[in-house]
This record gives sequence, C-alpha cells and structure tokens, in this order.
Amino acid sequence: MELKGTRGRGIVLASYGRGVLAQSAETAMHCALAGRKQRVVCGDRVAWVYGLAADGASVESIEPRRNLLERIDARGRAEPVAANIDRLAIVVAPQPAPDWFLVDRYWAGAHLKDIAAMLIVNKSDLASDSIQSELANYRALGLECREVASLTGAGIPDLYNELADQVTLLVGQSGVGKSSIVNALVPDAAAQTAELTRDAEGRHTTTTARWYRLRPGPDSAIVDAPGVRDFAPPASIVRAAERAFVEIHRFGLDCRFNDCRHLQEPGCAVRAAVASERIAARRYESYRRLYRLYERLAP
Ligand SMILES: Nc1nc2c(ncn2[C@@H]2O[C@H](COP(=O)(O)OP(=O)(O)OP(=O)(O)O)[C@@H](O)[C@H]2O)c(=O)[nH]1
Ligand SMILES: [Mg+2]
Ligand SMILES: [Zn+2]
Repeated sequence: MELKGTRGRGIVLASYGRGVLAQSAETAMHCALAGRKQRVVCGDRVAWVYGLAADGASVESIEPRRNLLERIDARGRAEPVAANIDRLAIVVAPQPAPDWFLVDRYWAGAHLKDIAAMLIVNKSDLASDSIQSELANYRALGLECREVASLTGAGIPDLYNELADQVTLLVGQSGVGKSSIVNALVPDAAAQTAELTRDAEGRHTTTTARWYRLRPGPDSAIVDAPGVRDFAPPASIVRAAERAFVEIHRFGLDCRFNDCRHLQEPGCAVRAAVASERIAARRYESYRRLYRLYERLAP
C-alpha cells in the first residue's frame, strides 16, 4: 500500500516517549514526533503525514490549544498534563483515605485555567462518614460533589449524562477508581486499554493519560490520568489565593495590609476567620502549604 505523503488529522489519545497515538475518524495511528522540541500531550489535535520524516506517520503540526493543564515538577518547571479539557473531575474515595490538600491543588489548577471542576466521590458502597464534613465544606464553597460507585453502577447514568457533551479529565490519587469509572462510563473501554500495565503487586495501574470517546464526535470524551501523589499548578501564591481559595480571598479583602500574606501579619482578617471557624482550618492549612511550596520554588 502506497501511503507516502498521505495526510490526516486526529486527536491524541495517549502520548509515550517519542510518539503519540492519534485517533482520526477512521483509525488510530501511531505517530512519531517530528522534532525534539515538539511536545504533544493527550487531547491535542494534530495533523500527521505519512512516510516523510519517518517510516510511519509523524506529527506535522499541533493545532492551537484551547487550554493546557500543567503541573509543576519537583524543581518548579511546568509539565503538561492534558490539553483541550472542558472539565476537571477530581476523584476521591473513602479508601484510600482522601488527600484533601491534593483536591485543593487540583481545584486551584482548574480555577487558574478557567476549567470547570467537580469532585467525584467514588466507592459510595463503602462507608463514607469520615469524608462528609469535607464534602459539606466543598459544597458550601461552590464545588459540585457527586457520589458514585463504579463497582455497583450507582450514580453512573447521571454522571454520564452530565459529562457526555464535554471533555472531562479524571485526576486523583492512585486507587480511587478513575479507570473503573471510565470502564463504567465507556462500555468498550476495556477493548481500548491495551496500554494498561500491571505493577509489581499485580495491580492494574494507569501509566499515561488516555483519551476515551463517550459519544461520537470530538467533543465528548473522558480522559483517564495516572494517579498522583502530589500536584501543584504553575502559578504564584497570590494568583492561586485569589482564584482558588475563594474564602481566603473573600476574607482577605478586610485585612489591614493590602499585601497581607495571611501568615503572621497583624490585623489579618483571614486568621480571624479561621479562629472563628468561618474558614475551615484545614483549608487554611492547605493555603499555607501551597504558600510554602511556592516560596521554596521562587528564584
Ligand atoms: N468498593 C469499591 N471498589 C472500587 C470501586 N471502583 C473501583 N474500585 C476498586 O478500586 C481499585 C482501584 O481502581 P482503579 O480504577 O484501578 O483506580 P485508579 O484511580 O485508576 O488507579 P491508578 O490508575 O493507579 O491511578 C480496584 O481494586 C477497583 O476494583 C467502587 O465503586 N467500590
Ligand atoms: Mg487508573
Ligand atoms: Zn491577611
């Protein structure tokens, strides 16, 4: 078959090392990256050409991104997570015990990129008393929380209806059930999960972000991301506090000093609100931890 010079377009389902798997209307195609500088992520729309730069297909260009969710690595450098995302769904479960600081940071990452966010509480078949007070606080702050069980299917049809017209990125700790939710939402996902690998203990884990179509068309998808221990968005603490810690920003308007960091300053309305429990102490602690992280990374 003579394919040399054939061109096409596709959505990047997954990226790995020096190549990507791109889905066009007809087929999924492995494409090499054209140059060292080309950084293609899951969710990118690319144009590929066959047989010019490489033996098979290679990525010729990347369409301008609607948005790009990024995280900072241990040295503070931005690295991409996924592109062209409408909504970030942060997944937690009664087991493993939730890391709420991680939830706050993902929520901050979504806020900073104007990406909608929601919290999915999976494994609703397990007792969840210990997490209800946090959920109540998030709901009061305006974060939508949905309880589902991918194991039993509880809440899954409603979740499908809510997500079907958008591209949603699932993020969270390892083991909360992100891939299980994808499998519950996307009936043929199992057929597409060849990339799943087993870790040393024989568990299935997700190693790269992976894009799955929900309904036909490019605008209905769910993206399964690998579990993480930590996440922080590239930003300054000021921007993060303004955008993402809504209650700290709100009370901070009444601090004595305009540039109050809400740490030790006299006349700090934020610390007063923490003392009177109008701001949850845990959220304030989350702000302080993020503050210290950005302080450490600042040049
Ligand atoms: N009880 C219960 N267990 C569940 C449910 N959903 C998933 N699990 C279990 O949780 C474990 C982890 O599920 P995964 O879907 O692999 O979790 P993940 O978030 O994709 O994990 P990583 O890929 O490592 O990030 C598996 O043993 C699932 O069977 C649920 O609704 N209820
Ligand atoms: Mg997974
Ligand atoms: Zn203050």
